[in-house]
Amino acid sequence: MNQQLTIALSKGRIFEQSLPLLAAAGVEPRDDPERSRKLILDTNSPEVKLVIIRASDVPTYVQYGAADVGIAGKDVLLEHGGDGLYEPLDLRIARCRMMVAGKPEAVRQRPGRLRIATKYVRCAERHFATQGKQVEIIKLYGSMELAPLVGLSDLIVDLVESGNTLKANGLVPLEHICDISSRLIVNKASWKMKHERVMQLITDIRAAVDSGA
Ligand code: PRT
Ligand code: MG
Repeated sequence: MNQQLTIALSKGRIFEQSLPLLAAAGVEPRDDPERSRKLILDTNSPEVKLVIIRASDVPTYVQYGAADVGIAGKDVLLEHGGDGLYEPLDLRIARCRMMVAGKPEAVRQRPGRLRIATKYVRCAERHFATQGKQVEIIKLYGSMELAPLVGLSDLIVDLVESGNTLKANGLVPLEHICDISSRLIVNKASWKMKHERVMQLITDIRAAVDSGA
């Protein structure tokens, strides 16, 4: 079996926490993306390459088959929508919660349409629609915590891990939307055409996840 396999993932926490799982599947990168400027990393296996991209671009690369497999946060997958992908495995890494947060006084919400600043437009729309609340969503690309402080929005929808970022900005968590972890995703054509290789990768990684590696 000699099938090329391209795996897409982002640098930072996902790369770091994926390393032991990939190692369990016999995949060890030759470079450190924090130090190298290379976007395609060779591994110890000549058939396996890693592509290092923005976290939010990972599902797109996998959807179009530019990568066979990817590792992406559930937050990113919910926003992407999941077209062209299978999501066979919860890797239980990069865990956090998606939450509604705001100033403590935002608990007593003023009447009228609330403004919500977020990078997670789809998740926020769905969450408030389920509650039957009419809201105005303001799309941001980062530093959501700033928005309520400068009057851009009443609330934010963001990821919370330790809660320190909220606290440092005088914000409090208000509603839990969902738990987030990173998932292994697979291009639908690769799933068929490279089935044996992909299954081997999944089996090895699943064993490492289950053993708490
Ligand atoms: O940075 P870039 O715009 O390229 O993309 P990104 O921010 O999505 O990438 P990265 O590497 O920061 O995050 C990748 C994935 O990690 C996310 O898609 C999540 O699935 C997951 N993850 C886990 C988190 C966090 N924990 C997290 N705490 N992503 C972001 N945060 C941020 C959060 O947005 C907030 O600003 O950390 C801050 C809160 O942390 P605490 O500990 O202060 O609560
Ligand atoms: Mg980031």
